[in-house]
Amino acid sequence: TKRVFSGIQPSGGLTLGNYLGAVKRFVEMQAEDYETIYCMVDLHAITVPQEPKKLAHNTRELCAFFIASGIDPEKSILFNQSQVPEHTQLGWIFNCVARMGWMNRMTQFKDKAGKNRENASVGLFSYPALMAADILLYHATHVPVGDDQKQHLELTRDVAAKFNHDFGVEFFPITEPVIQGPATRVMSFRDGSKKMSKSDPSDMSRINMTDDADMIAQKIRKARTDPDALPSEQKGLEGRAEAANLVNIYAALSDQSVDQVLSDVGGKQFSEFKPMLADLAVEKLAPIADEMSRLMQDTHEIDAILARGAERARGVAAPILKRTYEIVGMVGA
Ligand code: AQP
Repeated sequence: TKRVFSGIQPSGGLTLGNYLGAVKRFVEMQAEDYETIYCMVDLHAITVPQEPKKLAHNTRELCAFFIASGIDPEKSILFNQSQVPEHTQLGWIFNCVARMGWMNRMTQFKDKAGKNRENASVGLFSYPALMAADILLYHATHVPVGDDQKQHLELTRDVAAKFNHDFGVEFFPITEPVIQGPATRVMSFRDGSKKMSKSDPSDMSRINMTDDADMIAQKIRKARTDPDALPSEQKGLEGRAEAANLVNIYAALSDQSVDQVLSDVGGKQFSEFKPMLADLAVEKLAPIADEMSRLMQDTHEIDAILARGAERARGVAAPILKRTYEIVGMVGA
């Protein structure tokens, strides 16, 4: 079987980057020939401080986002990481497989720890070992993610290969990253060299999945661009990061290739293109925001979906963890 696993942190403030780089792809893969497993990775979120009430709210809101975007909790397994303790258990084994040197090379740790590395949590440092566990606990073969997760997925492959080699088994699969489509790296509206991110201090730098139609339109209208008209071919976007970003977003939202979009809009000024993009973004995103807020009115239903998802996830995970323990030599496994 081809099995997909991916996760998103319930760390608050879901962005258009999370939608186009991740969840939209999750929905597409759910419709294809895959078994799909999607997770709210709350154990990852607490590698940086989280306010407990907000963490709980953000976890439910993330679940609502998945469902509002088109994840069907009957078709896909949709669950919260901490409700499946096997993640932590396999995560520990992988802490003992992964090497300090591998972790030291992770650019996300360097970015998130910042200058004061001594003060970062140990969990933030060993994050990629837990992420490897999330994926390999299900023997997932494909992992759809945004471009920023590439390095962590390489580490997941290294963990699988080292475990298999050290214990002389062919147990964990070597996972394929799925980084596809025109929006694998959605950039900030204020600075085309920076990833669109929830932690950017400027709210104008991003579209939040909870923004209303006016806010979406305003942010697109004010997005930074250059003064030139749009080119009619992709190579005309070289060196024009902000322009490329808006075209990529248009392509992703309209399910077209960048070439298709440019053949329509080439020659237009941004004054004409931005309102087109704003209309499209509102048309695609506003229904998701509406459905999210509707779902959030009944958190019991969300909690029931998560409980059921966790049960199904454990059904897959428990035998794989048990076999891992046996391979490692743990008595009573
Ligand atoms: N800008 C982006 N473009 C494309 N994909 C993106 N993803 C995130 N931002 C973009 C993808 O979303 C998935 C979930 O990511 P995460 O839960 O690890 O957290 P995050 O959303 O990546 O965190 P942010 O927004 O970047 O916040 P901070 O500022 O805390 O770092 C992943 O598949 C990711 O690739």
